[in-house]
Amino acid sequence: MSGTEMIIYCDGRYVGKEDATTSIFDHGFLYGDGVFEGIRAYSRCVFRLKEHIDRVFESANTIMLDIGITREEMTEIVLETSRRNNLDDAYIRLVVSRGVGDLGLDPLKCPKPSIFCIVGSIVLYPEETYTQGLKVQTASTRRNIPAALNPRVKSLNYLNNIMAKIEATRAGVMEAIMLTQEGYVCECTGDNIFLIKNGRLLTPPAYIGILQGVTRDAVIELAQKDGIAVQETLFTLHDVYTADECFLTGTAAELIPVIEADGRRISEGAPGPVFKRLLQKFRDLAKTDGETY
Ligand code: PXG
Repeated sequence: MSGTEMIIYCDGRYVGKEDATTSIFDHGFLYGDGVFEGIRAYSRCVFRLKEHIDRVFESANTIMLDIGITREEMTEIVLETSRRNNLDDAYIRLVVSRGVGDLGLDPLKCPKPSIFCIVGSIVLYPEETYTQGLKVQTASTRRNIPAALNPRVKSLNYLNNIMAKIEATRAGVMEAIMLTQEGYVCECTGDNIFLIKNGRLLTPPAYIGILQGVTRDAVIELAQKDGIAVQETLFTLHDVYTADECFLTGTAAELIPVIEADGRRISEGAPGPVFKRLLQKFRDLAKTDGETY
């Protein structure tokens, strides 16, 4: 930490925490109408910033939210907020809401979107879970179907995931596996899921209704470069229970091994050899693959 006050980009101005406020008539607040990104910086390098900027514009496009600035301007907001906070490593939250409107759903009544950028830190799971593995539990709450609100949109409405997270917490574990309507493994509440089986890396395809994680895509690339066969394929809980290794990926979580799913111990234990290899490669990549500030 720099020891100085947190600076937040708040709709055109750089302000302190107390002044970073929005109206209760903002449809981001009233309806969860907006999109966001969670981004990570390592050693003053914003990891895969282009991919995050592209995703926030794609999410906005699908919900017909015109952000009103260019991708270059958005990139500069993230970099400038990072510079002003003067942290070497950071977790960055970019939020674009529909903006201030009236007490009705109609987004046309919101003339201007609100844009916020927060640069802080995040600790998702305790240190020991990275060396001993995380326990997960399957949630009864199914992942939203793509034909309703497509999970590929990183929207401000996270209740589907929060409902599953509550189930996990009540079951005494920290993360939940979410299934599709048909019962295929989808992803977790804030992380994508990977299996290792007979030397192959398996992960569900984006079309079944997952957030296509930036970390996920980086891990797929790293595995392919390393000569590991990658299959984006449907699989079930049986495949999870009988996998050689299982791990989760996310901007906040990075790569985290899973030791147990629904009380079944994953066979190799955690962390497994392929996980360790990919984690090392990810750490090397994270320091260089992005935009510096
Ligand atoms: N799936 C979902 C549903 C997510 O929300 C990921 C996968 C991983 O994507 P990235 O691009 O980060 O590799 C996410 C992102 C939290 C939290 O507190 C998690 C996310 C975002 C914001 C908060 O757990 N995860």
